[in-house]
Amino acid sequence: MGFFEKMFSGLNKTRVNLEELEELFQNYKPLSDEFFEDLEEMLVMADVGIATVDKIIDKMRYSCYINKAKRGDEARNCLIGVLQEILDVGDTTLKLTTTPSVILMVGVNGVGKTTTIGKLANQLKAEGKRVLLAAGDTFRAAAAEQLGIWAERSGSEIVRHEEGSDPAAVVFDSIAAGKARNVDTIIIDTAGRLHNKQNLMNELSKMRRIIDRELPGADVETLMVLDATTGQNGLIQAKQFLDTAGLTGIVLTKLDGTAKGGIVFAIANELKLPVKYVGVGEGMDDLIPFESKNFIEAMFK
Ligand SMILES: Nc1nc2c(ncn2[C@@H]2O[C@H](COP(=O)(O)OP(=O)(O)OP(=O)(O)O)[C@@H](O)[C@H]2O)c(=O)[nH]1
Ligand SMILES: [Mg+2]
Repeated sequence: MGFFEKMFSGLNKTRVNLEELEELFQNYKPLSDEFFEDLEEMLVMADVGIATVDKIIDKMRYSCYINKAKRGDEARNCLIGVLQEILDVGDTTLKLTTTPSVILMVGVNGVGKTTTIGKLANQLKAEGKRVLLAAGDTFRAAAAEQLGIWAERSGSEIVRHEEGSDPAAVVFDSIAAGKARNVDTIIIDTAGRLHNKQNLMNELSKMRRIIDRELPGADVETLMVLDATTGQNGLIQAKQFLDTAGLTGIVLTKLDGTAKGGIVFAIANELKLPVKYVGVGEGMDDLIPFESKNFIEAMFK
């Protein structure tokens, strides 16, 4: 499957809802309040979030007025422009130019961190890079085993310690190994943690400090993995992780299982963080680099 097919099938549920939107455009009457009320309701249903919906509606009224939109397809183009503007908050590609570079994967329990690491490792390997996975989730023995399976599948190396050991020590050792072996990218798995558990968040900032100390000047991508099905709650989590770990982007997973793809707009608007990848399934290839233009096109196709 190509990029667009993946995106389309991944967004199937979101798009079904958009059929209603299409109907709305077909009945479009220039600047009727009813049109904007209906549009507002649909965006809320798609989990765009109230604050962001308000902003979109304001911009949309203005855009339809300025562009003298008189037909549904003109109004649709206005909406596409407005959504595009909301999503443009930063570079969506990973910056991994140093050797080694680091990806630190954070997020609450079960959102898809380890799976995303496996998928990413596979993509980086396909680009010809040497990849090392760091089993920084020492909370459960099963976590390192799960990462080990992904290391094998993707042909990556792995550094792991015993269950219950200090995750910061795993980070330290994997950086040492990465330097010694000339690894291109070290991807660090972390245990899922609640954003409001302070001791766990402290542990995370310790890992972060070790990276900065051992690899000054290295490119570090700190990605927060967010489960699209959790909706607006995810935003509150992200704010905490942003403060603790200094996020550079978001990976939005499980987009295949939800009609709430609208969360992408809330993330961009409220956190000013780019979504860099979207997960659309459990398989190795079910991770798509996020591009706002393609995403919006896929939504409206
Ligand atoms: N449908 C779907 N399932 C996914 C996606 N990404 C991950 N999963 C599934 O979500 C479940 C949890 O994934 P993990 O990668 O173990 O999540 P985690 O964040 O590492 O979990 P903890 O380490 O326990 O915090 C698994 O069953 C994955 O297969 C996705 O994009 N779509
Ligand atoms: Mg995990």
